[in-house]
Amino acid sequence: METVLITGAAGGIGRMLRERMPREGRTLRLLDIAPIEPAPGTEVVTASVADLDAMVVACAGVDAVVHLGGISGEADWASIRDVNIEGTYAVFEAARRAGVSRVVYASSNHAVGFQVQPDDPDLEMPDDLAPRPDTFYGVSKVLGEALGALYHDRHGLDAVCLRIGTCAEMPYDLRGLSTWLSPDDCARLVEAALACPEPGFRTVWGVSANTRRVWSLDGGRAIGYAPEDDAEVFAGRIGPRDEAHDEAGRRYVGGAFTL
Ligand code: 15L
Repeated sequence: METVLITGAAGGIGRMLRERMPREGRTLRLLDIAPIEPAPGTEVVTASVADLDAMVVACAGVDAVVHLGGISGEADWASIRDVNIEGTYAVFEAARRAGVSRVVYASSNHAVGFQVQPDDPDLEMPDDLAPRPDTFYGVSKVLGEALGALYHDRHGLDAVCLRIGTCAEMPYDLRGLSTWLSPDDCARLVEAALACPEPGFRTVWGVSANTRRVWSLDGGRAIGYAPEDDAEVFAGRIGPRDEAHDEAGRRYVGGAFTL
């Protein structure tokens, strides 16, 4: 029987995955500090990702962890350190102690947010761009990826780090027409990261098959991700914002997070 622990299960992406990941014979163990309504095929754990003892207990009997928990945007350093950095350490360390063989980590494009995007739309940015975080939040994602690499190289865990773009029901600015990850594609990507044989440590863009995409889908396809959605269907409904916002979105991976 397959048991998957999802941290941050009450959050935005957590809710999307809870709707899309139930399967016959699978238990979703849903962890968050916020309350979650139990549903068939689920177990609810109320705990902080930063509580190592609680995480070790939550990881018992688990086949894989999908780690979404933490602060999902910029915040002061102490909050980012205490929640995102300590929390991601606790997740990897608890997974190791409990013998969990795989962690799928919700990293972010903001780990590489100051990388400059190509003007030429035929040039795609590879999945393994070097870290250039745009915020303390981005730094925490770099640290999380580094923990994934360490726990793979030293302890043999599989660590698939998803550099997620704009995961939302629809894009909310012009940049999002290129960076959008639809909820259905997000679930497809996470399922691929869970099912892929021996992924080792890797970073993979989390993006849909958007017409305006400049981030490669090669890393995703290599783990079996087959995106079906394209943000272009929303193009007629999204207009310009202020020039600085839209220019940052064209120039940098992290868009307005760089301002
Ligand atoms: C993220 O990592 C954030 O969690 C989300 O709120 C969006 O801002 C997204 O990146 C993005 O870059 O669009």
